[in-house]
Amino acid sequence: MSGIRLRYFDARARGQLFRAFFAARDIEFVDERIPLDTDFASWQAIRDDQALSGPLKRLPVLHHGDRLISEVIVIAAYLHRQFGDVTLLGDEGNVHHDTIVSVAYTDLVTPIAGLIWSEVLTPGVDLNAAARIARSRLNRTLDVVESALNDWRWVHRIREHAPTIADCVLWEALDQIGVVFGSHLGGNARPTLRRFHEEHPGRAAFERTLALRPCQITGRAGEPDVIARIQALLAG
Ligand SMILES: N[C@@H](CCC(=O)N[C@@H](CS)C(=O)NCC(=O)O)C(=O)O
Repeated sequence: MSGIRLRYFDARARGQLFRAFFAARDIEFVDERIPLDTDFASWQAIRDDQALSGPLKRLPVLHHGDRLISEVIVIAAYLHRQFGDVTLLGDEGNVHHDTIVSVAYTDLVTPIAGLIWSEVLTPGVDLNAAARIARSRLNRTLDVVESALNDWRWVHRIREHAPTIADCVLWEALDQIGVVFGSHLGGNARPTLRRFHEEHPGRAAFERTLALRPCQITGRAGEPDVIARIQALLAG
C-alpha cells in the first residue's frame, strides 16, 4: 500500500493515533500538518477546497491513491481492513477491537479535547467544575475498559501481532490523559491499563513519533496554560 497522506492539524487529538499506527507498522506516509497559526489562517486557506478538506470540510483526512477518506472512525476501519487486521483478528477479536476503538475515541480522546476547549466552546464555564466532571467520567470509562480488557485477555495478546488501530487509539488516549491530568486523575488502580501503556510493544515507536515532531494535544492557543490551570484546580 503506497501513496498514503494524512492531513491533520499540527496537534495530537484526532490525528496522532494514525501517525502512531503508521510508525509502529513501518508504513511510509506523508504526515501533512496544518500549522496552528493565528486565527487558523492556514486552515481557512484550504477549508473550502474539498480535495484537501474532504466532503465534510474537517480534518483528519486520509488520501490513499485516488481515495480520500474522512472521519476518524471511517479512516480507522479503512486502515484496519487494508492492512489485513480484520482477517488476523477473526470475528470475536474484531468486535473487541472495534469496541476499543469506539470507546477510546468517543469517550476518552474526544472529551479530553472538549475539556481543553471548554472555556472557548462554553463561555463563562467554570473550569474547575468542568475538569472535575470530565475526570469523573473518564475514571468511570477507564474502569469499564480495564474490566473489558481483562475479560478479553487483550493485553496478554498484544505481543502476538503488530499494533492494531485499537492499540494505537487506546495508548494515545491514555497518554493524553497523563499529559492533561498528571497525577490528578485519581480513581482506582488499574493494573491492566497501566501495563498496556507501559509495556506495549508499540510504545517505543509511539514515543519516537511524538518526540520527532512534538505538538500540543489540541489547536487551542495557550493550551499548556489551560492544562496547568486544570491541574492546579484539581489539586485544590
Ligand atoms: N467527527 C469528525 C470530527 C472532525 C473535526 O471536528 N475536526 C476538527 C479538528 S479536530 C476540524 O477539522 N475543525 C475545523 C473546522 O471544523 O473548521 C471526526 O471524528 O473525524
